[in-house]
Amino acid sequence: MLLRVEEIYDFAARILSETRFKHTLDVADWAEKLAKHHGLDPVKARCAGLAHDLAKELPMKDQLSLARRWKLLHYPEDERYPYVLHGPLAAYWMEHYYKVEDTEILAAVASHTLGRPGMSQLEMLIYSADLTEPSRDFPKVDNLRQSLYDDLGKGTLACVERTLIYLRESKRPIHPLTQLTYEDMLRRLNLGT
Ligand code: DGI
Ligand code: FE
Ligand code: FE
Repeated sequence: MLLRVEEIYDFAARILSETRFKHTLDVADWAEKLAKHHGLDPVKARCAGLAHDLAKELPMKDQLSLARRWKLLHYPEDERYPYVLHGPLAAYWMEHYYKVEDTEILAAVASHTLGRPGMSQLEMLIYSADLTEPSRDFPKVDNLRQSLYDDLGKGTLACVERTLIYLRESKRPIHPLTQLTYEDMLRRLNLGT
């Protein structure tokens, strides 16, 4: 597994721009720290953090054509806002071309932008660490960081809420998976599961 971390690190350093690579390292560090705090696997958190945006800088037309070829388009919105595809693309890429077999890491990479109903703890961690890494700066981001430290489930729900508010304020359409993720997180917290 150690080798994997180094391989993914080198790959990210090679293909990402300087700013995106810095964001990637910040997500990996923050995700690792949160994982240790919550008793999750810090190496998996680091791998998923390093891999999460690997497909982000591919030209959009290539992201769309790869998503079509790899059968990753599931909603009309996926084609309408193709910038939400880079998570599933990176996960497919890692699985099929770099032989990453760990399904927990792959799921966390795939769901990092939109989430999904039934997210695992590691998926919540990467979704939330991406939004709250140390360079992110928006009102009340510190409250989100603290909330994630206190309770990963509640903190993640607060992160999904913040995404919904941000999308509404910037008059951007809400992807059905974001809405489903929100409803699922709310339901699970109310049920205490
Ligand atoms: O790749 P990053 O910039 O690090 O972060 P990300 O993978 O969370 O992508 C963020 C972008 O995805 C941001 O521009 C908001 C957008 N996004 C997230 N959820 C939705 C969404 N865009 C739309 N239209 N609808 C969503 O539900
Ligand atoms: Fe992303
Ligand atoms: Fe990111």
